[in-house]
Amino acid sequence: MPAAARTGPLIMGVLNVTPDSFSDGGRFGGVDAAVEHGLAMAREGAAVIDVGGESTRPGAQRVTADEQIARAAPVITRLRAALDAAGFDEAAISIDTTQPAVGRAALDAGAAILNDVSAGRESDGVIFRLAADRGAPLILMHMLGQPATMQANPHYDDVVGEVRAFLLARAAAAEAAGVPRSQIVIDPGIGFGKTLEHNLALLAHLGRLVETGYPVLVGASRKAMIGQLAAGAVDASGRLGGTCAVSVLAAQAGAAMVRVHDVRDNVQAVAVASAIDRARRVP
Ligand code: PMM
Repeated sequence: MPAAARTGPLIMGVLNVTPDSFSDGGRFGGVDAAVEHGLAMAREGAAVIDVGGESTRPGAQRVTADEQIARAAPVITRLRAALDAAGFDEAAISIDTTQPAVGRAALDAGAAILNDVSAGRESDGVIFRLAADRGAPLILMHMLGQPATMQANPHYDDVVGEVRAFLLARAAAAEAAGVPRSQIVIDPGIGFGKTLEHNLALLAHLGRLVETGYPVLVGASRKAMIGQLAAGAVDASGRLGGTCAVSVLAAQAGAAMVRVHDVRDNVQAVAVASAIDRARRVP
């Protein structure tokens, strides 16, 4: 069993600073409210706060780099200061963007990690060089197509094999551009150009990604797949139980990090699951 299952994955808290975020509904649009929410997630146990100025929900429209910077940079500057002042020096900020200009501005403002849902494809690898130059860890996520169209009839012959091969190829490209292997995290991209069956296969066979040796991030929080499996109609905010189920199973499969909106409950779910996992190892 990989080490992450024994200690539990790190928790990444989602801080979307977009007016149209499907799950926050724009509630954290103001800088003050966003900083307060980021700090609250650190208090609840988030090791990473993922700031994003562009929604990637299915059908979302693109946001220019300038607009992403205008939304994210002031939040990152103030959140970094607030985290330090409150003693959360260890909590890192990541920037959820495919644009190197946004990544650069975010790193300048105090972010430490680049989270690219296009795995470097949108910038033709320029974001790899940014990560290499600045020594920033880089998250590479799988997506089939573009957010605007990705849920229109996605098809794979072997979803687990194809996603794994894609991520290994993108990681190799990042390494060729100078990003050390130890700085790369891979992510199957739950809900990004995938049907419910595709998402379930990827989660059921997460071990195929863990065995590559790269740390694996899973982001299923409040996503449509949970609504599809829930009894009765539930909106995004009613998907906490299913989100915790994914976090626990991802922990058992050896995921290094889970990306969630509801930090406190997922920290608790993962802590309990990991303690039981450790107890199983006591002779
Ligand atoms: N999901 C969303 C946005 N960014 N980044 C990574 N690495 N993995 C994900 O699964 C992921 C992501 C979309 O969810 P949101 O709109 O709730 O932020």
